[in-house]
Amino acid sequence: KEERMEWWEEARFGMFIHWGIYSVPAGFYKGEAQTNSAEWIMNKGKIPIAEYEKFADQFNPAKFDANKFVALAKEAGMKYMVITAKHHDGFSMFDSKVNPYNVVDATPFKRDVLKELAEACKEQGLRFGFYYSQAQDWHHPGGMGNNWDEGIERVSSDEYVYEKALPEVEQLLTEYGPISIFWWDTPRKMTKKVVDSLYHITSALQPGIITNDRLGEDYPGDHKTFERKLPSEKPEDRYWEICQPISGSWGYRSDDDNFKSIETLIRNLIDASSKGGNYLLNVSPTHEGILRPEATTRLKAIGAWMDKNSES
Ligand code: JFZ
Repeated sequence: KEERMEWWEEARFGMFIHWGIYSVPAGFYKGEAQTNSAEWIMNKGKIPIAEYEKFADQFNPAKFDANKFVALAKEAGMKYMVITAKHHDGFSMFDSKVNPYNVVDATPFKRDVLKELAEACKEQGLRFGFYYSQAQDWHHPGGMGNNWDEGIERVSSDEYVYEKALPEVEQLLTEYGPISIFWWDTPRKMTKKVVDSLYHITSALQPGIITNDRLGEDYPGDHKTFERKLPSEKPEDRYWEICQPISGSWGYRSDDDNFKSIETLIRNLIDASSKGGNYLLNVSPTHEGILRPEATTRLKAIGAWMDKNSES
């Protein structure tokens, strides 16, 4: 047993947030519904970079209030929060020093939403961490995954990591206070050299940090990540976490009415917990910066259920 993992093991329940400029198209491009989860719209719609960038001009979530998100997570009984700092679309949801394609420099909103959440978490006593798409980046010429934008002069993925991913990760781990979690995603082939650098920088800058198993093949991280489906048996010998969207999509889709019932959510939390795992439940802020009422009522109901069952 590791001391570093103690709080995480006791936490059991966390809030995952997928938020980016994909909340502007919200699942629809040129009037057509795109399949898949809303944060994949650039890829599924084969939207050229120059076109997709226009969603940043329209990103102005005036109703966003970091304190309310943190208060809601706490009310639900959640002990930590993980938010998308940069998803596969390459847009940075913070005041990136190396990438002007970010929420402060490229949107009318001009506010560093990650800084606001980091501060609110600190104030209200919630652990805080980042999701970061280290390999896929559909905006940078060295990032992986964009095979539809033609006429782009490609550079190596090492160049992408040194220019963008590594300095961004460094900034996220130095300018946002204590960071409890770094949540990597979709490992793809990168040189061992750069993956090593990413690996070492997290623990060097935040010694207590906990990382998942999605950095690269040879990097097991601290915990195993299950996706959407709960494991049927108790996983042996590893810390583990199941992440799941509260509705159908990770990012906000305007037509996503597929909310899980309160009973299902509570059952899933109990199921994961009884098998020794954590439940990371995802919510999807809209282009206005708020949650759908269906999400809010569900989170409050889970909290009420917890209160009721912890009194006796
Ligand atoms: C990834 C992302 O592509 C997706 O947009 C979202 O952020 C999700 C949380 O993570 O999707 C995955 C990653 C891994 C698996 C499935 C979907 N997997 O291992 O089954």
